[in-house]
Amino acid sequence: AAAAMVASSASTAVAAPAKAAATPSHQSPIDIRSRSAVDAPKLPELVVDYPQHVDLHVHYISKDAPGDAAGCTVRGPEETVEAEVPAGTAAVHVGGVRYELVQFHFHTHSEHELDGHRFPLEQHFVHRGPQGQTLVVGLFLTGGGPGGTLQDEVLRARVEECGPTKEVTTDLRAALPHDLSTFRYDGSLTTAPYTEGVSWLVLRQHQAISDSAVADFQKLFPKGNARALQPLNDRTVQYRRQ
Ligand code: BO1
Ligand code: ZN
Repeated sequence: AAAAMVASSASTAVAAPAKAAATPSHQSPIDIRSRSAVDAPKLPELVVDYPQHVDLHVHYISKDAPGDAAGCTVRGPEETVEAEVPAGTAAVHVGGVRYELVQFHFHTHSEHELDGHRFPLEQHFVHRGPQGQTLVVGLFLTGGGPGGTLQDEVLRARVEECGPTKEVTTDLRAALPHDLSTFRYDGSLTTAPYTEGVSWLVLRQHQAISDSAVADFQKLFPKGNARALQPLNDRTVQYRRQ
């Protein structure tokens, strides 16, 4: 039965755009139970093609006023710190398909959980495939790191300056851990319109950023900006070891 599950879901490692279901049942985020995840060594490898030097446009995103200049006062969920990635500069490849990195942003606390464990932050790298498919790479972030990473620079830039955008030149390649082992499942956007058909690849390995970057981001979102956990329903989480 396990083998059959792997075979039947292998083709959905990268989902096609979903039709709107009458009752949405494939929503994100979820609690990833590592011991229930199905080992799927035959899933295509996640290949990251991110440049070392990239110029980012960092925004404070507010639902009420996108790109709100009052970027230092924060009201709640549906809001985040987001960095726009210029077209053509970064992508991932999965199974021979190129997914262009459009933007990344942050949530606190983490939206996904790993074996019931919640992380201080979670970063979402949002990609777009050739048919408009959405593929999100999720990365858990903790404190305790030395600082100087992309995450530290982007978060510090956003906290220190309250203008609508801030340019940051940083190392995008070093933003991800070396071990690209991922949990994969078909889910949704975690904010409105909660569209399904999103391919989620959540990295097993977390990344440590500085305690001050964690604290600054949490201060920006005292009530957090994470969606509640959603039921797994009939889905299977697969694990692709790097
Ligand atoms: S998330 O990663 O599930 N938190 C998430 C939530 C919402 C979006 C993306 C990721 N929104 C979409 C918009 C698209 C836009 C895309 C890239 O972000 O619905 O219109 O093109 O910015
Ligand atoms: Zn997100």
